[in-house]
Amino acid sequence: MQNIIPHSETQQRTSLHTHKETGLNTSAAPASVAHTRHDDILLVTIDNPPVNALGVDVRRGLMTAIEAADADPAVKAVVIVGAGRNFLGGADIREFGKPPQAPALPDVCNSIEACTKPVVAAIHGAALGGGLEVALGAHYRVALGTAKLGLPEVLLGLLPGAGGTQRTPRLIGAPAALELMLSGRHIGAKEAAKLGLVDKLVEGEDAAAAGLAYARELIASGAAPRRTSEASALSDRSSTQAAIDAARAETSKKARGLFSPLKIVDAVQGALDLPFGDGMALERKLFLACLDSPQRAGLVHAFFAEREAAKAPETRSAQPRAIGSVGIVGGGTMGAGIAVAVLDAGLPVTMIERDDEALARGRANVEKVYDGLIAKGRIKAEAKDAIMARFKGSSSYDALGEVDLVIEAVFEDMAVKQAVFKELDRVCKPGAVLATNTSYLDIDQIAASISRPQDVIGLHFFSPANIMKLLEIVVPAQVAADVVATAFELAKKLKKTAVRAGVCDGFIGNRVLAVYGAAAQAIMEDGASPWQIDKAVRDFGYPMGPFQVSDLAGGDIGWATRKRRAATRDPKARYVQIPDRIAERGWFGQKTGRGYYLYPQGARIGTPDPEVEAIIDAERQRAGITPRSFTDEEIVRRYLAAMINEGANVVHQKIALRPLDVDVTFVHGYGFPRYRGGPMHYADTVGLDKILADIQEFAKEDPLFWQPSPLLVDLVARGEKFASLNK
Ligand code: 3H9
Repeated sequence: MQNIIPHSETQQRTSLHTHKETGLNTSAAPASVAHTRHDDILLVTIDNPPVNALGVDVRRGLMTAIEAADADPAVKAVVIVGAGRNFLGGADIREFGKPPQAPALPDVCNSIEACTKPVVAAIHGAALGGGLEVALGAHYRVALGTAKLGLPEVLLGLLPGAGGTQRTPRLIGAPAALELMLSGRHIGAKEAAKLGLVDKLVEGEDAAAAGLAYARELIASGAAPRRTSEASALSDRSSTQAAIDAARAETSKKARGLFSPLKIVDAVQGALDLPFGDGMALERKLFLACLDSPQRAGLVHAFFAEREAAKAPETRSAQPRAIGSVGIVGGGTMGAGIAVAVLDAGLPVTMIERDDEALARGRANVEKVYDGLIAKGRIKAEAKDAIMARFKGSSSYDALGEVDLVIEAVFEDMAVKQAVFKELDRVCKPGAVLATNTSYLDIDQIAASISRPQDVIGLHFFSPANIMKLLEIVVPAQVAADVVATAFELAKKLKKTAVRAGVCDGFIGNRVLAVYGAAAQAIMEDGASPWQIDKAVRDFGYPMGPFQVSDLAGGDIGWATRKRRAATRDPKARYVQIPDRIAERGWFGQKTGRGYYLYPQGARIGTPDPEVEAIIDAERQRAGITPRSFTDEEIVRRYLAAMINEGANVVHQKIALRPLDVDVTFVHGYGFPRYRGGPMHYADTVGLDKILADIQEFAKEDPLFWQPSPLLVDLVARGEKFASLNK
């Protein structure tokens, strides 16, 4: 039975209980924190939907509750619990960047810890960031099986700033504390108990009952407050120092360009070296430095943007159709990756291939993924068997008669796709959602070719589809709103980050990629080497540069696209032929041992190729270009200006709903550094007037390519930012 206190009911319960049972006057307490007496225990319930974030009202309410407990001799213990599905989701992220309001969260945690009666945190659901810090301020912690604990501040460009960097290592030791804070990962109740973060695990779903029972035990045994700030897990100085040194070395190597991870290490050094109060002061100083950093703003933007992107108008206006089974047409890399994503979500899959041999290959492609996980010890063989029991295959479309949704993932060719959809139209039950995984093709044209265009939608996965987070949901003109809502619901089930896109060549991501890809080609032809461009882009924060990505993805793919587009390309537009010269030689990148780079003996990291430099030189001569030098900064300015300008066009033409949808696309599908928020957020931080001035300057060389987006021009004229369109 569910005993979780629903958010909406809490206030009624508390107002009744407050006056009848205890006479404690809670009228002065803010509405989001109620305290009620259960015999000699004060139960403090935080009710601040949706996730019980520690906004100013909650902080004030907690202070008031602790003061009430201290002041009342009849209260022998305190239990803190969260209403709804979580304990506490952390500091209220929406308050960051606004003027601070007292009491500050560290002071709240200190008051809880200073309470003269034992305080129990009863944890179910999320106890994250400041939420866990409140629990660490408490003297005892009990957790239900649903509990999810963590210090994810690093993912927002921060460090735990309410005592987390000082109390956690004192409680569980520096190695475990550093690992939690530097990874930001969430851990389950069992692991938390093993680490010593919680004292007691309890079955069931009623956190308040578990907390009250634990408090009664503590009162019965005469337990006193037990302060985490006095815990002794740092007593072995030399091993702690070794752990801090190791974390510092590892972090300096791995945290490419990130600001807060090393500050976390500094704060833990403070926990070892300083008395608790001084350590808290150091933590505050470091926290405020992180709070002020542009990286914090970028990461918080990314956090809210990905949640906002998942709320398309259709998810508000329509109910999704039920999805209990999925058909996939095509068992190649893409089809198999999608099948794995769907199977992992617990749904059954029916795969269609043209014959038994192709089907066996498709099945093998799916199994290969699970075999890899078994080899790495990530799953057991029985788990694979259970998953594959949900997988069926057929060479006849008739097997799709009962499925709720079909995803077509066949060769990227309009005639081939239309033939598939004709079959789907023939066999699928009425109301089945018919999706295409095309990357470029006109989905309106696919939809118009069958009798039920209202059921046709684009689901553009990124390779490998079981790993990459982005899912572009491409909305053709005639699709029904509930089909769009269904696609967003499916994304949630598949744990994908969904972005709504309109129909055009390349949708949001590949359309913008084509433009900044062309900018990179032009920079190369004008004088920079592929290696210099890649390095400049990596130094900006990308994991790889564009030429490395091309070598990884396979140069043949881009080559095929260029050939397809050749007929419709503007003959006046600049066209750099270097990639064609390389592809013509069969140098497709890693899979052929060379592309832009050389990959001797299957190396994963390429080395610059002098023969490619010779090809580039020859092409410059053919095009009559005298090479010039570029600084890394100039390269990045051009690359980003091209990306931002086309991003603005995509918003202007309503292909993307808002700039934030462009940001989410590039952070999740194209390696844009998350700490910069996405290209549109980044543009706001640089200043749109500066971006426009760059484009106007570049336009002097190539006015056809560098046409300022009307949206960018308009925003600059009005002194607005892209952010103004996100609201
Ligand atoms: C911190 O604590 C700093 C301290 O150390 C020091 C301070 C001095 N604040 O994710 P969902 C909203 S830093 C405000 O879809 P789920 C979210 O935007 C913080 N709002 O739900 C969404 O709003 P909307 C450390 C928040 O059930 C709604 O809640 N904590 C916050 O899938 C539902 O969110 C974290 O980093 C927040 N803290 O997952 C935890 N959290 O409906 C961040 C959420 O308008 N949060 N919202 O779109 C999470 O990881 C997940 O939200 C959680 C629930 C696991 C809690």
